[in-house]
Amino acid sequence: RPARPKVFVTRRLPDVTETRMRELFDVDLRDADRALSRAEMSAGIADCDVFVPTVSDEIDADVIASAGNRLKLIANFGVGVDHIDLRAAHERSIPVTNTPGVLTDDTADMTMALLLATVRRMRAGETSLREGSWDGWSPTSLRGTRIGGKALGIVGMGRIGRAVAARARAFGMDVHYHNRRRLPDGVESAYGATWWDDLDSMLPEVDVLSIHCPLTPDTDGLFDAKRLSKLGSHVYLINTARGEIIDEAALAEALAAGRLAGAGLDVFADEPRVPEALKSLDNVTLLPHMGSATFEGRRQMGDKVITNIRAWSDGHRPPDQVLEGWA
Ligand code: 8YV
Repeated sequence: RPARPKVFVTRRLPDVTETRMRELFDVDLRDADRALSRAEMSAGIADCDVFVPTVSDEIDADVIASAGNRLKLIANFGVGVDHIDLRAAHERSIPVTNTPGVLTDDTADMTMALLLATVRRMRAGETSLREGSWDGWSPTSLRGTRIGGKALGIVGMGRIGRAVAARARAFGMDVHYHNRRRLPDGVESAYGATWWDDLDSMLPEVDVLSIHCPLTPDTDGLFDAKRLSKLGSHVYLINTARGEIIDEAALAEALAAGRLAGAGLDVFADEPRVPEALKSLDNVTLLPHMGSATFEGRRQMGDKVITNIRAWSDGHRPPDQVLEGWA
């Protein structure tokens, strides 16, 4: 393995990460702060040992095939690897790594911010103030919904789901969760959480539903019209995971028809495109995929990418190697 591997990076990374990478590796860092086209990506990976993509790069079997024989490692800048065809990578014996753990708290914080902004109508309040239509305090205006005492349903109780559970509990919410595997007794009771083996049975019981599972073939379109209809009309839906988990057209319809109270969305199926049907609704808070966007988190994600590359180039198994059936 080369002592100074050639590393192809698709996006501008934090300065500190880029500087360290340049010290350690022969870096091909694109200048444009935009997602690369498939052709640009294919050309870049044909001529590198290590490929560092992000969530905005679609790395399917064709892109991986264009790598030729040189590419030896895909070190993703991010925890979700749904944008990478893991099977195609593994068929060519190219390990894939990610950056778990370092963005858990930031994403959980953003989930609570999005939840509160949505149920407490922060956007409506700020808009009225900025547009000059606020004519003073009133006992009845801009009322939202209290979260204390309400039931939060968490779909996917991994690192981020659990960090949200801890926060929600501190806000006085009752935590329910659906996960394929039940948490061990001691862990479950630490969150005061109730496990639901069957997702559909949990849905009618919740006041807020927050999605924290990875995007996999099993969760793609998990919240279709039928499943959304199992939620009560008072329910708020929060998504900081992946847009594809929800059928966005069905969600917009349910929200417009008053079959759901509101939604807070940080992720979308076809980013950066956001359906007009969602943008036109007042009871929706929309954020541009910023769940992990802190200076500290992004720097630590960069550190993890570098650690994984160095482990590989030193002949070790990278610490954050993702297995094919990762989710
Ligand atoms: C990151 C994310 O910003 O890590 C993830 O899976 O969704 C984001 O929070 C993104 O992945 C960077 O590639």
